[in-house]
Amino acid sequence: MTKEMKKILVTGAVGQIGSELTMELRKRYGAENVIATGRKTQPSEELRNSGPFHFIDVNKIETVEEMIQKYDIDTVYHMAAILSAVGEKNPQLCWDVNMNGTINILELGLKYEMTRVIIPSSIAVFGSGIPLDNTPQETVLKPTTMYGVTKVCGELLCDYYVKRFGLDIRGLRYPGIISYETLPGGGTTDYAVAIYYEAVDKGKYTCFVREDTKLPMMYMPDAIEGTIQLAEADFSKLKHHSDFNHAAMSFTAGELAASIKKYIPDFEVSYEPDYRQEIADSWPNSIDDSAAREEWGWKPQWDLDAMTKDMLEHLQERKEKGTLYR
Ligand code: AKB
Repeated sequence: MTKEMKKILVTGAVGQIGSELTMELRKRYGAENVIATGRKTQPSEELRNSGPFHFIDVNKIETVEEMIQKYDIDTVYHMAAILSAVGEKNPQLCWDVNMNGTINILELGLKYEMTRVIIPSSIAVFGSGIPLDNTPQETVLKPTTMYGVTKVCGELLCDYYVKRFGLDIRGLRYPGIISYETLPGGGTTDYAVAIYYEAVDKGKYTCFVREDTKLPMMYMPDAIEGTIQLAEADFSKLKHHSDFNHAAMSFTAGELAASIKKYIPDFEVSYEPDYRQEIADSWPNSIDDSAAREEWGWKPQWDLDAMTKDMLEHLQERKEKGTLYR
């Protein structure tokens, strides 16, 4: 029987996924039961006004522990992380936040006998030597970025804590996540979000990866649904724990631009690959998520054109209100 989550702490709650995840968790579990935390970026008014918000630093274990004691936390969604592009600019920081932050959360999970800890991973765990199409759940993990290195270590560390200490930990390998609420920061897949904003704002976009670059992607509602679905799944049915491939769709940058052109025919795109091309080239074109489908019933709802329509409608509405970039 899977234990109930009552008091939830979200780290990285000001980030792209954390901010929308927090709002959804507040809807489902009650606003006062979901404690949002960030390191230094100011939260949106919606995030700050809808429930408790605090600044903490996941690298300073005492700041996290204070929150756990104050709110009697039994579940942590650990969303704080340095992503791939920033990680390549500052590998030491990436290691520090992603590894030391993670082990701090795991240690506190043990100390306070937590009901559940959710720690996401990424397609960045993959690197050289993989089949690029439909990359299997179990394959060689040889990432070529520091972000990927920390995500592989994180998965192994989580699985170790499950096996050695019986801590209930779950995690999924996110593809690039596309959303209109909060801009992503410092990832390689950020072009797939920026392209929508620039299409609405300026009608043109210079993409930092080649037109034929194909990566696994997902619309935010699917990412949030999948994350909560995994967190609520029956633990006894899970064969994997911290490393579920999590897929929805895969497309090239050119196919993404073509999808936008269906709605904005004059949209112009040029391609000027930078250092992020090499990162994108080291990742799969598409991934096989059959373990997630079999073990906890994962099924995505959004495809490329439906997502494009929804993204453009929301961003157009924001542009008209003068709050496109908020
Ligand atoms: C990134 O691009 O670094 C992230 C990811 C795929 O984990 N969006």
